[in-house]
Amino acid sequence: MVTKIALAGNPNSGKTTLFNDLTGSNQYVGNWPGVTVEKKEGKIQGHEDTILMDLPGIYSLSPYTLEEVVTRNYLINEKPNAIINIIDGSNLERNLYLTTQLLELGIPVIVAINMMDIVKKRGDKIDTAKLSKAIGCEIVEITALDGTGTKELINKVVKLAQNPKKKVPKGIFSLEVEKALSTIEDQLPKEISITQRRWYAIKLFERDKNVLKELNIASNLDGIITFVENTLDDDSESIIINERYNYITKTIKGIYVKKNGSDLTTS
Ligand code: GDP
Ligand code: K
Ligand code: MG
Repeated sequence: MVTKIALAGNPNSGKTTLFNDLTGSNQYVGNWPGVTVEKKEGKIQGHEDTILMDLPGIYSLSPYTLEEVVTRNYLINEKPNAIINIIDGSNLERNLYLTTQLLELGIPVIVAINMMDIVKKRGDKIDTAKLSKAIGCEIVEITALDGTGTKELINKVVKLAQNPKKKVPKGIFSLEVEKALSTIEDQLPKEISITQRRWYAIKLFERDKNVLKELNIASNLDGIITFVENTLDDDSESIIINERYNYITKTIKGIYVKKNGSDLTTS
C-alpha cells in the first residue's frame, strides 16, 4: 500500500528545498485541477512506496485564497497518512499559527523546525522538547539547505504514518468556545468521521463559507454562535483568531532562548 505524506507550511519556510532533498529527481510537477496552482509530488528516496506532496505555501486554513482552499481540500478529502509541517525556526511564533490549525484536522502531524543553521548562527536555542510536549506532537530540528536532520525526520514520519497517533491540542480555546464547539460537533452529520469532527465544528463556528455550503446545516447553529459572540463581544472568526494567537504567545514563552538569555516574547 502507498503511504501519502503531505508537506505543509508557510511560504518560504523551505518546503521546496526539503521536498527536493527528500525526493531527488523523482518528481512529478503539474497543476491542481482547475487552478493554476502548482502541484508537486514525488517518491521519497529510500522509501519507494511513500509519496510526498508539496502543498502550496499558506499562513492559515481559511477559505480566502486559492492556495488555502487547495491545501485544505487536499488534507480533508485525500486524507494523507501524515503531515510534515515545516516551520521557519527563526520565525517560530508566526509559523505556529498554521501549526495549531493543522493539528485539528485529525491527521498525524510531525513538525520540522527548519533554518536551524540560522538559529544556531545567532547563538539561539529552541527548547523543542518543551514545545513538543505543549503542542502534543513530535518535533525534529532540520536544516533543509544541507540535509541536516532530514533522514531522522523521514524515518519518524514514516513510522508515524504506519502507526498513527492523533492528539487534539488542548487549551487553545476558551471554555465558552469549547462548549459551543462540542454542541456543534454533536449536530454534525453522522457521515463525518470522528477524527474530522473537530475541524468541521471549528469551521462552522467561524461561519466558513465553503464548509457552510458543503454541509448546509447553518440555521440550527446560529443561536449557539451568536450567544458566544455576544458573551465575548466579537465576531466568531475573530474570536478563534485571537484565542489562537494568545495560546501561541503563552505557549512559546521560554521556548525560543536567545543567546543573551532573554526569550523571544520578552525582548
Ligand atoms: P518554500 O517557499 O517553502 O518552498 O521555500 P523554499 O524551499 O523555496 O526556500 C525559501 C528560501 O529559504 C530559499 O532561498 C532557500 O534556499 C532558503 N532555505 C530553505 N531551507 C533553508 C535552511 O535550512 N537554511 C537556510 N539558511 N536557508 C534555507
Ligand atoms: K518560494
Ligand atoms: Mg515552494
